This record gives sequence, C-alpha cells and structure tokens, in this order.
Amino acid sequence: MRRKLSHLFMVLFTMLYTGYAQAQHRVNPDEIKEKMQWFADAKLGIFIHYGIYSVKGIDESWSFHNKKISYPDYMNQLKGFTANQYKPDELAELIKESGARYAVMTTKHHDGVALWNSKYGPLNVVKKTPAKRDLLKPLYDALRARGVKAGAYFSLIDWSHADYPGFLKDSSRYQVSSQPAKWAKYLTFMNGQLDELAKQYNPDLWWFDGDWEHSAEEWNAPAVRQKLLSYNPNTIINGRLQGFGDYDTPEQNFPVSRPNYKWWELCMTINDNWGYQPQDTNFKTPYEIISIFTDAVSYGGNLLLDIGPKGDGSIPPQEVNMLKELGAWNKKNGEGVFNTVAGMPQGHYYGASTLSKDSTTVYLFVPAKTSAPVLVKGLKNSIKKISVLGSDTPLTYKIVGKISWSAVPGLLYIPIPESQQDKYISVIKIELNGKLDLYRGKGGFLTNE
Ligand code: H79
Repeated sequence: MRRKLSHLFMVLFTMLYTGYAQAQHRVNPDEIKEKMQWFADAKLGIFIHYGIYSVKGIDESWSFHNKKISYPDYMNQLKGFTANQYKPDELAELIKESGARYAVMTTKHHDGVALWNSKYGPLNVVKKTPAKRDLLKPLYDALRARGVKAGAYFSLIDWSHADYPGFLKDSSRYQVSSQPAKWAKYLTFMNGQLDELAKQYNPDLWWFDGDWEHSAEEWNAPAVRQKLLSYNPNTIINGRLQGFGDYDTPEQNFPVSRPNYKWWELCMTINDNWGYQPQDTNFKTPYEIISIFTDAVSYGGNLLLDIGPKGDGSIPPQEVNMLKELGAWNKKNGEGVFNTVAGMPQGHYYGASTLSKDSTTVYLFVPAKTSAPVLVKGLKNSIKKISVLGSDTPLTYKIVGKISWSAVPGLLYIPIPESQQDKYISVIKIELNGKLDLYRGKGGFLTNE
C-alpha cells in the first residue's frame, strides 16, 4: 500500500512538474509586440564577456565552480585586473562598424564580481581591482552615442555571496527550503544590484543567466520582471527568467527547428570560449559566422556574437578582424538582413532566405563560388527584377517546366556570374510583382494539389 501511494505521489509530481515545464513561457507575445520591434529588426548584437577571468585566461566563473582552480586562486585575478587598455569608445566604434545594433555587456558573471561600483557588497572592480573605475558607464554612453542599444548581462547566480546557496559543483551552503530568511537576504541583495543597474544605466535589454538554479517562485521572477518594467516599460528581458522573459536564447547550439518563443537569439562564441583564453585559437571563419548569422535571420532570429576582451581590456586581433569582416559584408549585403522578416518555408530554396516586410522582395543567401544556377520552386509571382546586392547589373533567369494549362508554377533557375559573387555569401534580390505567393501543393493535375 505504502509503495502504491509513493508511486502515485511520483506520478502526480511528474504530472505537475511537466505541466509547470510546459507552462514555462508566461508572457503574452501580443502584449510585447511593440517594444520587441527594434529587437526583431536588429538581427545582430555583440556579446561582451569581460571580467577577472580574462587575467589568467580561464573559464568565466565555471573554472572555480568546477574545481579546475581553487576559489582563492581565482579571486587572486582581482589583483591583476588593470583594464588599462580598455577603450570603450574604440570598442563601441568597432561594434558599430560590425553592423550590430545592440551590445550586451557582462555587468556581473556567476563569480559575483560587479563591473560597477555597487554599494551592495564589496566585490566589484572599482573597490577590489587596479582598474578602480566603473567599466559600464563609459561603454554604455559610447554605444548610445552611436545609436547602438545597450544591454546588461546579469547573473542571477552569485557563487561568491555568503547568502547564495550554490558554490562549488559538489558543495552548497544551504537549502532554500530550510533557510528561507537567508534566501530572502540574498534576494534583497540581488534586487538591490538590479535597482542600481536600472537607475544608473537604464538598460535597453536585460540578459539574465543562471535561472536554472532556482524556480520562478524562488527567484520571485514575476516581481523581478515587473520591477524592471516599472523602471523602463520598453526594456526587453531575455528568456532566462524561468518563463518571465520575452525571447528565447539558444546557446552555442544552432536550432534546427524554430525555437518556441516568437522572438529568439542565438548566442555564440567566435572561438570556443566566452571570455578571453589565449590557448583557444579555434576561431570560426568569417564564412562560417556569416552563414550562421544569415541562417539565424532566415529562421526569424538574431545572432548575439561574443567577444572576450583580454585582462587589460584590449580586444584580441582575431576578434577585431572578425567584426570588421562582418561589418564589410553587412555594409554591402545588409539590405537582405536588417529590417527583414524570416524567409520562405523550407522546400522552396535549399538555403537561407529572408523577405522584405511587405513581402514583395525575396532575398536568397548563396555561398561563394556557386557554379550551378540557383533554384527556386513554387513561386507563383511574376518577376520584376533579379539582382545581386552590391552589383548594378540585373541577372538573367530562366523558368523551366511551366505547363500552360497547369496552375503549378515553373522552376526558377538563376545563374550567378562569378564576377558578381561575394567572397563569402552573395545575396540575390528577387523583386516580385505583388506580395510573395507560393505554391505549396504536390504537383497534381488539379489546381493546388
Ligand atoms: O556566460 C556564458 C556562460 O558562462 C553561461 N552562459 C553564457 C552566456 C553558461 N555556461 N553554461 N551555461 C550557461 C549552461 C550551463 C548549463 C549547465 Fe546545467 C549547468 C549544465 C550543468 C549545469 C542545465 C542546468 C543543465 C543542467 C543543469
């Protein structure tokens, strides 16, 4: 009997938990549509992971949490954090040049080291490092002066704080359920820091991290959301607030099917690490980054591409180069990316595509050195013009297999002369007569079958 009861309990618990997990996304997309528009149009953001972990060049926070280094040795990096080559104006200029429309700076990672002079607790770079200054204000000012939106990454987890339960991977200070007063103290501290950031920097976007360590109820997530919106009703909150954020944030892994939220953003490193690590030379190529970027946009998402400044604040040359290559590509091809919407459903073109907002133009992304003509299937519209971005010469094209008595459109073949191809990815602009109208049928004799 006892066994049966405990089994029943388990089943009930699982059902409740699954229900909870399925109810994760608790924000109504219709209510946030307006404030999300700049984010939907922005497509590219730059993530900046800057912190004391860049002094030794080790994993941000996780290195001590996972016991690759002792906590005291990790914190010893405070002494070496000079930021004497940290140049927010140059950094903001580089971000602007990349074509990015927003940047997200780590204000505090899981290690608890704040990059501003927080009055909550002593652990910040102003009080504890030779940098001795607020690293956020000059960057946010420089970004905004260039029309780039300013985002704040904030770790809900603070493994350094005595009132936070978690510490090392196999040791925790206490259980929330057994010491609610201690947890309440932590939440007061955390909310104090959020108030400071909101008042001093008024972020356009909040990028929370680490929500997985506690439930929405424990974090008091609805209250956190409400508070931030009361400071700035238009601020955007990422999806790591246990269901109380505005958009989804797949990390490192490219989504093969569309994420659940209406808005989403892939955050990804240029090499294999978020912060600066000198031994990590596994840099993605500009072609790889641009193809990932255009693929994300084609799926209706953004790319938040990460850079990791060195301990002194300078940007590794490979990352500078990547942002410049991306910028040059965007300058020539940005029309097909920024302010567009997700492309054609799969099956019409084997590659990434986007649409103009009025859906009278289709943009196709074609990898360099394509010798075979590009193929588009099921396009019912007649074509006004086809061109390659960056070139004035219109492309010729051929419609193959159009049967006069059938409603099924022919196949559109577009050869792309090599002389007009981009060195990474060309953007083919197809201007249509009228709004995009696609045939989705099975090629049957009867109309639309
Ligand atoms: O700041 C960067 C990383 O340090 C941080 N987010 C980016 C932007 C990050 N690192 N890892 N993660 C986020 C995800 C970690 C997931 C895990 Fe787990 C935590 C794996 C094991 C513990 C999720 C939660 C899976 C099991 C529990």
